[in-house]
Amino acid sequence: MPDINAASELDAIVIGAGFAGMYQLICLRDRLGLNVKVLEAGAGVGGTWYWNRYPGARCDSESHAYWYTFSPELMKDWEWSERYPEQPEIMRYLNFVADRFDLKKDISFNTRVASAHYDQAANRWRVRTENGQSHTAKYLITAVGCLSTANVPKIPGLENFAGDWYHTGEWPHEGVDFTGKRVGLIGTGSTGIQATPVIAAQAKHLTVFQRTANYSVPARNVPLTGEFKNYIKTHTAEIRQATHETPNGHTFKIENRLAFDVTPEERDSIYEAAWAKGGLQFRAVFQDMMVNKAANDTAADFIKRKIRQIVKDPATAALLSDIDHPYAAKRPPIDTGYFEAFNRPNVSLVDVKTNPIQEILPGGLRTAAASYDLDIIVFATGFDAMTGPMLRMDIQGRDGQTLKDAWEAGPRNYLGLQVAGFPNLFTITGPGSPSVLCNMPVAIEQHADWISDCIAHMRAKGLEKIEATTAAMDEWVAHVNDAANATLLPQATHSWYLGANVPGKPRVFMPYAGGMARYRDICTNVASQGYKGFALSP
Ligand code: NA7
Repeated sequence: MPDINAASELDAIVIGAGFAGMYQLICLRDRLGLNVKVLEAGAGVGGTWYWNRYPGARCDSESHAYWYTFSPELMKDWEWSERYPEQPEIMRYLNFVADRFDLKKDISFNTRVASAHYDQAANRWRVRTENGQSHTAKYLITAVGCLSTANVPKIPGLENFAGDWYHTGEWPHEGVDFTGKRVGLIGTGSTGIQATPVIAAQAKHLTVFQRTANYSVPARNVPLTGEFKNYIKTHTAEIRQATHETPNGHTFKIENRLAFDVTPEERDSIYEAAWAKGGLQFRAVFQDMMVNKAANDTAADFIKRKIRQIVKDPATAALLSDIDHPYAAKRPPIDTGYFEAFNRPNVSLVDVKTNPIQEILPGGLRTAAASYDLDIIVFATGFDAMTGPMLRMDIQGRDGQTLKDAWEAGPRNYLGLQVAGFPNLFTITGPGSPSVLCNMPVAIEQHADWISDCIAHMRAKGLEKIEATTAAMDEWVAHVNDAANATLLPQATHSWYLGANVPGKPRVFMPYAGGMARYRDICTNVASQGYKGFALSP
């Protein structure tokens, strides 16, 4: 048997075996013929979907857009069952892909990367893992996901809690039985909103602790009809094309009209129709919704009105609809019976904005105003998004510079793909790229393709090293800021897009808000101009 601890010399190391790492492996190994290893912390493929097994975990992108589109045959051979795929179905899909392309033999599972240091003299990345492996490669590609570092708030007393507690992003594989339990759920982002109705249906009592009230639009999940499944199989090219042309990588188009082009009555019936249809396309009914506050207010007011209609108890309805940011300025959730869940006798809502959680007690928790008896606490408190998964590894570039230092005041890079001072390191869907503002598989395929084309170009020209220039990086960071500031997105001052959910994290708007289609053009142009903004050397 080969010694797994022996240092291996590779062409490329990919960190992470989710959507991104799997496709990057296909590109580099099967198309370019490189010797590649993928290092994955989990025991299986899946990335985000491997860890996020909480009750109700489901994708907010529609299934026919949430998959790989590089292979029409693959699209024809897989069949989704529902409008939005549930976590187990996504896992089945990713395992199907991994098996079909024989990926698992090149993935080292249960292997978390501890450090990656650039050896300047050798022009190689030296990677060490927590389980003692060392590998060396010319190219290092991070495919670590944007939402993979769980954010468990530091609330005093958690260590004394006598019941069980879980973070939704690190959910036990065997599941959690809520039967007969008094459950406390902290957090009302997309995750808390998905989990609430499912936990409520099982628990004796569910208390939802809400800090920031949130919008949500019905998902209207349904099984896919035979007709729609057939449409998908016969329109694979059109589906791929559509996801490449929209600013957010979904198949739905953003309407050309402005919110005030229509009368208030027409606007209302447009929102009613979008509410009835459900899904993320609610935000696409007016072109100016994310750039004009007054336009956004019309959507916000409509949703707040809906919340007050659905939720019977006026005090609970008031708390749920007391939303302080523009619609979709934080990641907009979609739900299946979230607001309706508060009409159940076994569900209550607690405002922890006015009265923050002060302490976890052995038998529950205490806010400034009251104590709550709990058997289980569920932290749906989100992630140290985008930079967290990168910075928890010890990454050192040229001259021993650490990524932590380089990003001390917030992430800086060029095109979201490379950081000056870190040659031959590529970051898939990192900050500075559309990533979380786009349907993820679309953003991932574009990045992995671009990186692969870049490496192919270097090989063809006998080039050994590529590094973003500081000037190009500075210019890109300014552009990323301008793109965000042209929208209402930064107005949600507590969003994880800004890093505001993690105490002490620099407040920088991280994803690129200029739109996926525009970003794709920028990246293509950079490549066609001989990788403008990058220094390439033999
Ligand atoms: P999010 O969207 O970051 O939501 C986390 C929620 O947890 C949010 O409501 C937070 O309130 C709340 N939170 C965080 N810390 C605390 C403390 N200390 N006390 C009370 N409440 C707290 O994470 P999700 O997992 O829901 O979603 C992440 C992404 O996954 C989502 O956007 C999709 O892209 C998929 P806050 O708003 O910070 O006041």
